[in-house]
Amino acid sequence: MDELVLVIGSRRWSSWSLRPYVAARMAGATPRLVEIALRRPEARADILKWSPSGKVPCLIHGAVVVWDSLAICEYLAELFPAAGLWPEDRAARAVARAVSAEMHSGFPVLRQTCSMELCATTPLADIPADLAAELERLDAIWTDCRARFGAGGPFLFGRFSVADAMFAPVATRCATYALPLGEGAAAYRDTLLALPALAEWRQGACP
Ligand SMILES: N[C@@H](CCC(=O)N[C@@H](CS)C(=O)NCC(=O)O)C(=O)O
Repeated sequence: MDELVLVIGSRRWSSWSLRPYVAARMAGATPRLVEIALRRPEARADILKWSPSGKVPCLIHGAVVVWDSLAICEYLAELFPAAGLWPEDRAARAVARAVSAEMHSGFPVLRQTCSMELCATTPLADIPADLAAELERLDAIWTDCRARFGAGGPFLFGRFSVADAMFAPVATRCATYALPLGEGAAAYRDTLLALPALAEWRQGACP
């Protein structure tokens, strides 16, 4: 098989890059990482050498170039079918896709107010109402998926799926900013925080 090259942004900040990395590692793949330092004037030009969108992550697999975190996760799910990166059951798979897409396109306040920062802990003194509403939605997704589909394991759909990869950086944000969660959601957050792939990712992430 051609080498998998995953072009990522600075590990401490690039939540979009973390998602396909976690998915790849959970599928048993070890992509070669090309890390591009973000928040520099040259970052965009450096990214454009790999990714036509000027954004990371971008996966290179032989002649195939896949940009966008969710598209990369879909590609990995097809490349490693035995890993079961989407739930086998059609109804569960549909919900897994829906919550992954909701994460991908939603939660704008959480993303803006609590951007991923793996190298600091800065608890939020106050939770603004718009952030509280998104946290309520997050809690509802996590609690509902765990209750309806999670019986077979510690993840949203029991065994690990792309949906968990999509929420992995959210778990780090919950920790960094000490965001309030109910008991069930907090337990799921801790499951994500304990992922070995996240520990690998953190290595060398901080200056
Ligand atoms: N929707 C895209 C978002 C990608 C994105 O916004 N990536 C950020 C880094 S996390 C980026 O490349 N920013 C360019 C820059 O900071 O120069 C995805 O899911 O991959």
